[in-house]
Amino acid sequence: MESNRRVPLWAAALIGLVSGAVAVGVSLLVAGLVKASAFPVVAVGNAAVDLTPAALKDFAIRTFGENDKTVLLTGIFLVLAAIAAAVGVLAVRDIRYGLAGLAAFGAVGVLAVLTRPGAAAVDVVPTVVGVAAAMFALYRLIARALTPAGGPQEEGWSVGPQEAGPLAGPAGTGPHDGRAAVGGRGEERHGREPVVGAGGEERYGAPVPPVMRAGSGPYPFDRRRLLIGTLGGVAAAGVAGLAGRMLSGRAEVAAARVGMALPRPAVPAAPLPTGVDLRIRGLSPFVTPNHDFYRVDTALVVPQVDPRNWTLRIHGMVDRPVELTFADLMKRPLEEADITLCCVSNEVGGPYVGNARWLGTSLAGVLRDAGVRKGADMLLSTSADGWTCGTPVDVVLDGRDALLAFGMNGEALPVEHGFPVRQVVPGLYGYVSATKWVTDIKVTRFDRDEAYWTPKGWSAMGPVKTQSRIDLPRDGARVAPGRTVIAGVAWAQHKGVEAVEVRIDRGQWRQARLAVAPTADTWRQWVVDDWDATPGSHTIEVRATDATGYTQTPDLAPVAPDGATGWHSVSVDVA
Ligand SMILES: Nc1nc2c(c(=O)[nH]1)N[C@H]1C(S)=C(S)[C@@H](COP(=O)(O)O)O[C@H]1N2
Ligand SMILES: [Mo]
Repeated sequence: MESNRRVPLWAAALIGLVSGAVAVGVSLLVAGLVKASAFPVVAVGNAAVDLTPAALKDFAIRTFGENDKTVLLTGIFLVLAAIAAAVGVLAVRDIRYGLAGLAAFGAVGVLAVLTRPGAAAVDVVPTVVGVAAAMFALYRLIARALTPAGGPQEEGWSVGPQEAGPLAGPAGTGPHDGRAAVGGRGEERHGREPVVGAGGEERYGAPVPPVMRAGSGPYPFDRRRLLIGTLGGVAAAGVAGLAGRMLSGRAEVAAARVGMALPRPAVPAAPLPTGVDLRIRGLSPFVTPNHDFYRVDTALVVPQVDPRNWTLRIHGMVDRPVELTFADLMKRPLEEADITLCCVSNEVGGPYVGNARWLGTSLAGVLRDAGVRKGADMLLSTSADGWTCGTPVDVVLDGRDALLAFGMNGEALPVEHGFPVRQVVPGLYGYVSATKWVTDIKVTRFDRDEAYWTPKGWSAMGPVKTQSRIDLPRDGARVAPGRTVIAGVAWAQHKGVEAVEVRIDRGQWRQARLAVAPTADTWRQWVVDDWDATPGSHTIEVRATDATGYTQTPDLAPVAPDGATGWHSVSVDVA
């Protein structure tokens, strides 16, 4: 076990890290080449996301917000790096331990890949080839670190047990006595030892008379050769990774999206009435720009779906199963609708809500063409990356603007918002309605099928709860005394916001002035502009009443299982 203890720890860890990088780069390249959908790091990450207990996931969303994916990916890479470094350390002791470590790691990767929804056998190829490449890199780097160049073993490189001598450590030599194993063949290796020149420089070359380095054993650590090998490994990993990314379809999909001309809808939404936007600085604009629109999904990397290959299958409890292409979808009657989308994970006062003008075709229309059978009460929609969503059939068929949307605020859907096609259903939280990258809709029953979030403790039904939020002043703000604008947004999709009230320091409720709302499906801006702020600290609370007459309850409920309740409040210091 002490065969190669002359390799310092940092070098061993470096060897492992570079081998890991080679695994990642090569598997990215292979994933691009064979068009496999599953890149192991992401598959492991996605599996981790799916296996994460709901409570931890809520914590992550709460703590890291929309950065939760970055945090998770960073975490995964740190763990991977630690494992890779450990593999290097093991490998330096005995190459077989290192190879076994990589193999175990590959097995976990293969398992993660295969358990992804819709995984195919081809999806394991990137992992297997990546791990094989890492094994080769590990072997090569240790060889470089320990074996001088120019020797015959350089030319006829092979990983057979003979050449593996120092790497294999005790290979075939009995007990784990590395020294004995190495020593057994030490004599014949002396001729290939590095030559120490006058300036301490190492020179290589077979014809130079062998000079033993004082105090060194038969396989001294060769830092320079290791570092050169390291650079080679990193370069190879980088080139492979970049090539893989180019092959991943990202560029094609981006080009298809940019080149997409949005047709004119047969039913265009009326131009926004004047007065929908109070144009107050710091207040959420009525239309949320696409780049500011919140993003919530379980996809660690955004699915790249080329509209030319996209199809939507509608099947299950229908009379006529159909499969639509993107061209089929565009030929259908198109409509536009302003709809506010919000997330069940939005805390009271939280940011996961946005309003956009969506362009698409009626989901109900598509379902009617397929002929929904009696008894069906759920649409189980699936995204290109295997996420599932259960939507009540009656809600989709009740005449509201439930859409298969491909346009958002005048452009093709941004890729992270579901390009080429997503669902949007006013009045339902996103997790039960807003499937992005949708490719499959099974007409079924709630008592037969379950969507992604349901077994994780979220309600199968997700009607949006009436909510209001104070955007101005910000919580914790310092405000000058005198006239101060209080403003925000309120939403009760498909019911409509009827009134918003504000109170200061638990005093009398005052009616806020409401901006115009084009339909009941959007949020509504509101403002109180006659508050005379007096010095001191003050608490501002808001509550909305929807068109059914329901006023938001002050009772606090957490986001799980079906959406938070309570009044949003902010505290300000007036001075
Ligand atoms: N494919 C897919 N679609 C999805 C999700 C997802 O995880 N995967 N999340 C849903 C949730 S919980 C919400 S709130 C909305 C958010 O849509 P946005 O990211 O475009 O704002 O997408 C929904 N559609
Ligand atoms: Mo959500």
